[in-house]
Amino acid sequence: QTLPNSSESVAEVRIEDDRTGLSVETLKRAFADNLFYIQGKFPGIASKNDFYMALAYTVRDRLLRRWLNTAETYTRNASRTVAYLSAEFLMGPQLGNNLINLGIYDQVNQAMKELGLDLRDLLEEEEEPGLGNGGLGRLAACYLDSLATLEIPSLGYGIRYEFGIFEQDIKDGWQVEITDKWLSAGNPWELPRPEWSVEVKLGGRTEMRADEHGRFKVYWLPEKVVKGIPYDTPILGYKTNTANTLRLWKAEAVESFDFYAFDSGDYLGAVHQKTVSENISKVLYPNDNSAQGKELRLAQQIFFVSCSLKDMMRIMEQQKVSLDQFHEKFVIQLNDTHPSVAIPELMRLLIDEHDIPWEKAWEITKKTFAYTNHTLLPEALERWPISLFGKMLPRHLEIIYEINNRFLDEVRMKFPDDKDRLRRMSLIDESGERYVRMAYLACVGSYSINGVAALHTELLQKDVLHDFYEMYPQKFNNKTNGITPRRFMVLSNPRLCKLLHSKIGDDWVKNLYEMKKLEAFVDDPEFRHQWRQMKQEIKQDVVDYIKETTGINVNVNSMFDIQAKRFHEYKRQHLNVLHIITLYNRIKANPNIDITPRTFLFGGKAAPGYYMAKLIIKLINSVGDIVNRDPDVRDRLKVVFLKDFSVKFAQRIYPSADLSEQISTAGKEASGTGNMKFALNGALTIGTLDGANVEILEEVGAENFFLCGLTTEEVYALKAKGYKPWEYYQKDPELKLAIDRIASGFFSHGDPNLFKPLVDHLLGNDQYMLMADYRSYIDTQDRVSEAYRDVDRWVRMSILNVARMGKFSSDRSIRDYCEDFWKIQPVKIELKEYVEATA
Ligand code: GLG
Repeated sequence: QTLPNSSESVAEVRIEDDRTGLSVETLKRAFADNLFYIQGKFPGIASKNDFYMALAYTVRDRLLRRWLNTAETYTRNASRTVAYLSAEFLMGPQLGNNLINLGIYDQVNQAMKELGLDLRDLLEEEEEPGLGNGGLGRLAACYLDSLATLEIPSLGYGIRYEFGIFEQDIKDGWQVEITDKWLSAGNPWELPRPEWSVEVKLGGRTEMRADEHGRFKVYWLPEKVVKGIPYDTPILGYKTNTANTLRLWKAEAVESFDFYAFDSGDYLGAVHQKTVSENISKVLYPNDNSAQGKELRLAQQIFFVSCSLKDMMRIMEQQKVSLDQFHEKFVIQLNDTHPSVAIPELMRLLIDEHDIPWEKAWEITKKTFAYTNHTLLPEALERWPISLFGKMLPRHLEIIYEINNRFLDEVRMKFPDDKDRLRRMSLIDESGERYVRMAYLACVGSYSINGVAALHTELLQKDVLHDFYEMYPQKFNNKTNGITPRRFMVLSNPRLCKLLHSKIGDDWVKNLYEMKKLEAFVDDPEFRHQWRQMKQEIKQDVVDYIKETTGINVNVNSMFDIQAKRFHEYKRQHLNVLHIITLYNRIKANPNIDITPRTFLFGGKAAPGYYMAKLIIKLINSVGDIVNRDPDVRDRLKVVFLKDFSVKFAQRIYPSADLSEQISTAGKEASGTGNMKFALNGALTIGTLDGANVEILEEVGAENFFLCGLTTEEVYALKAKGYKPWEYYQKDPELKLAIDRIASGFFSHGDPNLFKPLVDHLLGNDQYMLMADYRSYIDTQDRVSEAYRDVDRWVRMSILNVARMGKFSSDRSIRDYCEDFWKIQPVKIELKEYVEATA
């Protein structure tokens, strides 16, 4: 062991071996120690949760050393930092991922075994922080993993929701929501930092007054103030020393309630105030791809944004960076418009609280923010009624008006005499009730605007943000989404990893393009045999799991045809159902028909208030009830709805897929990221030319992808010409039969009313054009069935899909962001044996 360098004057403390050591013996000792001293239990009375916690603390100790070294280095160098602002971080379980990234999975597995415990059991025990709805929140989590792995100084900022995404139960085929109490058993991964709490003002009014120098200034007299307390979670990179921070804010009352009680005697009123403040971080809004114009939601947004900006300013002060260098110290990435109120909030902080003149403040602001758009759906574009916005954020509204005035002058200069353009581009929608258009605010206040897949960016430029593209073409760029191969391959698919390891080593974990080397083995029959073996074993695990959890028997040799994602009409789970019904009808017409056996697996949640999405879940379960029990089917078709889809669950299910369903209406899915996770794990895709499907097809080759449906242009053209869904229904006997089966009450105990809203919608206006895409989808599915029978061909395609997924690593995405506009360099972290004990 080296001794502290005696020439250094500061006192140094040795970090104890039991908190850093990685050998099996040390890990066992540390585990026993944590069980005793932190959980306060001995093995005889310890619960599974106690064991999990003891292990989690053992792992956290090993993270802390890297974390503090990282923080110390960033502080010393005042490193340029990405602040990733996101209302959602769908992190998934932490233990397994940390074991992978620390490189101690095998040692810990061994240590647990020697202690008579099963690591897999303990991994199962973790309640995942479901602080996100779907793709947007999970993307943020993948990006944090890549940022740390690529050694990029970064901070994730968000909300520490007490209740994350609801737990889904299925009762009588319907979704039932249960609150998610993820914190009830304690969260070993976070450290509260009350000393860095900040206060956020809400409501009230503004007033012009002279300051002490006689200058007139705007003062905001808020109605109330809430406190934000940061909770930090270390985010370790894969086999690096870098551990960045995810900082989530919890809302609390400013003063303890007894203070108010003492003051006014209104004890219960004071307690009520406390509850109102704490409500802000109470619950995640469970909507995906739809905006919610609720006051509490706006309060959440300003709350975490203001806390985060003040935190950045505190960091700058500590590192002695002056405020006019804000944009040099930080780049703030806005994950959708949810945090876009950060633009007027930074302006307010600079102008009102730091006396920086408007012009200068606006220069800094415009150079700081970058905006990622995640959707083209009009119902998901956030706009706040002026009345609500002004009531909660009176000062911000004034600032937005001023930004808008100056912006519209700019538009007038670039496009003289174009009144309509001014109306279209105004940050304030004045067509009826007046609204603040948050996406436009984000465009004006950012130096970069990006979409999340090539097609999506193109459509933003052509359509949703066309005027802004004409105004600021240089701001627009594309950053195709990616996924982390650490969680979605190394952790979740050990069997495939083992096989890959034997052929191409492990370099692909940090450089997914290395996967290309697999192509060399595609002609090796022995390798293809191993590939198929491996897939069968994975599927058998899922068969056992389904049997255990649902009682349904699934044929391991059937094609696993999976659609796992949020329920939304544009994602068209009901198109998939029409295929199931079509196959069923073919069997009913001819029970001896030779069809490729399939197991249809569905997973996903519907927003609690989204009636149609919930009805589609009911339809799946109802169709399953009939199909799974019909003796004519003879187990050739199975329909399984797997409840409570989550990150944990996704990891279990992706590796087992033969076929991945990515069938959104062209032009509706911004990117999709499940599509990437499935393909990386060897599933073939049936998909439309939508989102990142376009690029997946490009990478894997059209011969290894099952393309179906209208293109975006065809969708637009058909709508323009006058779309008549009824005609497709009339002309296609199979489609007619499928719809008629639903409409007749065949799947609803003879009740024709149950699914009537759905049927009416499909035959009436069919916004998402299922009728138009049905035939193409069914014919393509027939080709899929055909292909699956040729085992050798299928395996080849599966291998080539995996081999060609290099582009879809989130490392590639993050590198693109860094090089293109973040302009940020990696910072190497040296792992010191000692940390300084004095400041
Ligand atoms: C969005 C989109 C997805 C996209 C994801 C991440 O709907 O298509 O993949 O963000 O960019 N609301 C979302 O989940």
